[in-house]
Amino acid sequence: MIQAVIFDLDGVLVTTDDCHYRAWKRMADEEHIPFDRSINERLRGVSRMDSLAIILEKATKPYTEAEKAGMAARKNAYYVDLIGLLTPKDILPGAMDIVNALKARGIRIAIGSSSRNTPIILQRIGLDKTFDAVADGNQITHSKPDPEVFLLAARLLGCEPAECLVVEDADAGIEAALRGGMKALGVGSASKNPLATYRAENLAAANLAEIVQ
Ligand code: B16
Ligand code: MG
Repeated sequence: MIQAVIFDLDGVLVTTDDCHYRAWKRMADEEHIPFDRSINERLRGVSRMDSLAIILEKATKPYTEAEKAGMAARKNAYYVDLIGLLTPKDILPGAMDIVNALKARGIRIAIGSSSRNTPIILQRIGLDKTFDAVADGNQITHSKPDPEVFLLAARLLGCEPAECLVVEDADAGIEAALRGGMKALGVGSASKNPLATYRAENLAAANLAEIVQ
């Protein structure tokens, strides 16, 4: 019986996945490192430094740890500029209907995001007081596909993993949910993931209220 729903943030509740792409693309172009949307798909749900490691697979020269830290910081500065423009209009279709339906049924809701920018994003889109718990990249040491962020969210909610459903757009996030002993609904880029317990094109098409019945 599902007692709690843990939402991924980027690509599930808000359109920030494109902001990540544009910020990484700007940094990669400056460094003359090939980077496109297909490589970007591998970065979904993956931490900032792990994302950089994937991008650097295409680099033609080695970078020192200090240079890597500088590149990640530069990308984050570009990203923070972009998310500074977010408004509640950037909440993805169907998200608020589902959040409100779950709350009306007494289902606990949480955020489980790899992003260290989670607090600022939630504030920009007006959802900083909406969730019963927020677990994000600032509180964990292992990012998805490790289940740490979702297990933390469940603990903060006071729920057992088996009582939780995770909503994810990343294959790494589906794997993390299942490894944590939770059910997973794949949407967006994870909507075809055969491992997901449930699949839907997006939140507007998902009958989450039925899934948690
Ligand atoms: P930041 P999610 C993830 O958020 C993104 O999908 C991923 O692309 C990003 O690298 C990661 O957050 C870290 O983000 O650089 O802001 O700390 O999908 O888990 O909500
Ligand atoms: Mg995501």
